[in-house]
Amino acid sequence: MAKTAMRQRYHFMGPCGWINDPNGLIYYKGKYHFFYQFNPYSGFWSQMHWGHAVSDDLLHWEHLPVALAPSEIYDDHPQGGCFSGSAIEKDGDLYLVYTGTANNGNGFEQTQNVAVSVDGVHFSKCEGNPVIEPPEGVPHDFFRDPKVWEHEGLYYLVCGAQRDGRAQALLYRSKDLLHWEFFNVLFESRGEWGFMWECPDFFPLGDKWVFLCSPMGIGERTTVYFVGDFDYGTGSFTYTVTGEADWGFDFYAPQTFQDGNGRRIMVGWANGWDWMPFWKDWGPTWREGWCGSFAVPREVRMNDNLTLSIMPVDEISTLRSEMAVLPPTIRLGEESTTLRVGDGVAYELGFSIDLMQTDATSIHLNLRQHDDRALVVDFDLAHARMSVNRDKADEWSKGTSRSPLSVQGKEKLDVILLSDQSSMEIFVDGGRVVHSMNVFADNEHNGISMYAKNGDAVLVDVKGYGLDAV
Ligand code: DQQ
Repeated sequence: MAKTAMRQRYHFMGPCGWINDPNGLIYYKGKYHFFYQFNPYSGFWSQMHWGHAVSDDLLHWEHLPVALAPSEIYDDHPQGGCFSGSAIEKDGDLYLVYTGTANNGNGFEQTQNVAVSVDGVHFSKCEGNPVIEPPEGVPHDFFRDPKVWEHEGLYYLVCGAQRDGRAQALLYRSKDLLHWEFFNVLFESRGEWGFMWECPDFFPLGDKWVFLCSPMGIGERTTVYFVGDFDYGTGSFTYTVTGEADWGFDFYAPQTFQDGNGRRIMVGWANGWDWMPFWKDWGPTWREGWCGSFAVPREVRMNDNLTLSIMPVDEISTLRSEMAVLPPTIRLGEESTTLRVGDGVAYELGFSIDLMQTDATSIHLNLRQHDDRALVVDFDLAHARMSVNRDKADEWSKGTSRSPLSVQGKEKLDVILLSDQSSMEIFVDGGRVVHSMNVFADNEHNGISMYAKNGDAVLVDVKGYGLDAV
């Protein structure tokens, strides 16, 4: 479609229309494949198809024909269609396992289904669909988003469900991807983790396992992870550590996969349901004929204390164009310091707060600034927390995301900002804290300024680059 005012420059987007969750992310036969929830007909959510694109580098994408479209009695709900799921390679063929939604007069009836491709482009839905129906006690409209993997010749699948009004992750296993038996409730909420887990993911990292989901019913938490142990003998998971994959408002339904280099890569939908009052307003971009993009692909690593560090993949550095002329060290006071990085819209800016030389109680950044508009980032060093406020970022977005910030015992706190036409991603403390937000601002909103309160702040290793469009 034509380049419109808000289209992203280097983030993944659909060719047109609406996109939401990443689906079926896989490194298959030497290429990255992204599938995604896609409404090709307009810029709002309806009639879910699976869009499909391939890439060599996670940045430059070739769009392929739609992989799945609503067509069968089990996936032809006029609004719903082919909901989220995952991909796996078996005997060289590419299998998609997805939730079909149907309406036989009962609303969104959800079942798990399989499609297969020998060429990785054209998919046929399998004869035996649906391959899994909701078990007794699970409402048919709370049974979705299968994530599949293989272990020692058996296939495993976890999907989101609800029982007695509380979220559950159900574990199934299969010898052939087509015939599934229920294995166990992998993990469940007792109410504290919400009433449904959308897009659950479950994967090993080092000698631990990570359960990742977008929970419904626990306020501002958009994506939560749990780190613990899994037993293939019992099919049960227990966690000891939990955290937020992203504290911003626009990171939802992420999925991970392992690529050819063994990296665990996470990709999230760079939007959130909470700011879209259903059926009324789908945000500022649907009038341009599209809505939705993916956050930059991120690499997931485990820290010694079992928390996760989530950082942009290294490939992002290949987009760097001119290096900004910046002093490597900046001393901030109450007066505003302005910086110029790229065109102030698509850029990367990195620095470390030198905590040993900083006596200010807080540092404040105004990003995508123009007149009295800006996205405002506060590092409250005195109270060990940070926030991102977008109430004045554009004419439309609202809200402040807040997170803790660990400063105790640290000499430096590193910060990386990735800005694009309609998004800002902020990675702090080696990716232990991330805030991702949409900003629907035009090219005039290109100011970057910063100041400190109640003392001086010293930023070191300051580096910035314009980022090229893909
Ligand atoms: N989006 C899909 C569902 C999933 C939700 C529908 C999460 O499968 O639960 O588009 O954003």
